[in-house]
Amino acid sequence: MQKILVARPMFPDVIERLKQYFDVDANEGDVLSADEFTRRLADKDGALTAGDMVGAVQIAAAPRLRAVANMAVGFNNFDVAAFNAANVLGTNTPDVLNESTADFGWALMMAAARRIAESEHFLRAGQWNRWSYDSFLGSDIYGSTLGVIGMGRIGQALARRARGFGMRVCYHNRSRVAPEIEAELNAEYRSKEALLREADHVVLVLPYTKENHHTIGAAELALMKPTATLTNIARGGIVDDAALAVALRERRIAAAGLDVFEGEPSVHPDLLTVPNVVLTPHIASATEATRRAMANLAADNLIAALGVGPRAGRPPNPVNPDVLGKARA
Ligand code: 8YV
Repeated sequence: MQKILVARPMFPDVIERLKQYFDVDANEGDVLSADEFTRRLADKDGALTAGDMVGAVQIAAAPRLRAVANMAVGFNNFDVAAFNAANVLGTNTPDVLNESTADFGWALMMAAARRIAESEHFLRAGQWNRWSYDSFLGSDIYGSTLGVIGMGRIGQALARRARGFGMRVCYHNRSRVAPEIEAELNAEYRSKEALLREADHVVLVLPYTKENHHTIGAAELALMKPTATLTNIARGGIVDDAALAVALRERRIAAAGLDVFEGEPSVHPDLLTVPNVVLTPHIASATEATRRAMANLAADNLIAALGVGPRAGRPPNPVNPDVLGKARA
């Protein structure tokens, strides 16, 4: 039987599914350190990861490794060049999380704009003793302009929801989306700078790459309206968190909603002390149904990538399909 590592605690029924095909080493404890992860991977044919870094070092230490299935749509934790060099297949879990993640983007954006978290803390702290005309004044959503940076599947799901809120939609993306999608979403393409100047609510939904490290830094924040909000449901590192904390503290933008952070699970200490930011622990895809769908899709990918099960050799979501069918190098 082939051996696999399941790097993070996982739904027990998904582990049971995997056990039908593999000898499973399931980590049921804390996140493995890089060294421990490398050590546990060393005798495995495959792995199911969720954000764990897999690069040349891990692959070189695991000579039998042929497939790594990430339980995430983003796979910036994979060094794809190292995967290709060794003919190791990587897979991800796109689509099944689009709607839940788009819902959560809206929840964070609205919480930031309408100061939900900040006002709740005030109430819980027993500070609410009168109604006042100027308590927790926020920024309107209805009738405002949504700016989506990253118009992939999740960005489109997010933009589609704007219609019910009577919003204008502008977007920025590496390349323009097809005209019929622009028409369906009523979305207009803008340069990043034009979008930042124009949008009332900016939402980041782009994949993390070296090129878009700190896509939003001090210079970009300075372009935004003082009444605008910024929501990041993409990846830590896309925003310069230190610069954002300064912009929030100095009220150069109104508020932010962040689900992802540079160096998470650590959070920049300045973000923890500014009031006008809503902070959540990377849960945009976290509904019971969606996380189950992601886990099962990751398992489907791993089973198929390792040449067993009903789709043997045809995993649904390869990220580097050119290596399919090639012997491990
Ligand atoms: C994952 C995510 O749960 O899919 C993604 O890219 O950010 C989340 O849905 C998280 O990355 C853990 O792998």
